[in-house]
Amino acid sequence: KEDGDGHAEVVVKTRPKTQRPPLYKVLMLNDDYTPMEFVVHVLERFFGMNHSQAFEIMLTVHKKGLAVVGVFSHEIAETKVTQVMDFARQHQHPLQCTMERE
Ligand code: NFA
Repeated sequence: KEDGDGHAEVVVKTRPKTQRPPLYKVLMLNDDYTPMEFVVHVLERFFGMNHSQAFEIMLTVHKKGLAVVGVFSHEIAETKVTQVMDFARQHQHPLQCTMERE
């Protein structure tokens, strides 16, 4: 590039840093007492999974001890955790759900 009287120009491209909000994984933990069907129901009801997805994730939690059941903004993740914990308590199941920054 040249600026009209023979001087060279250097064109510098700037890449504006787009700020993205942090994301949070919602984790479900295995236990020995919560019925499998209850966990499947929770995953359908609060995480919008179909029955076969929900069953698959439930089995992963059962076999591996925990699984990520969704990734959300901080506020949505907190809401999901509260909904699951309240629902489990109402049904007197020890099911545990937590969140963790990605
Ligand atoms: N481990 C539980 C059972 O055998 C099922 C379960 C799965 C519990 C996933 C919690 C989470 N009844």
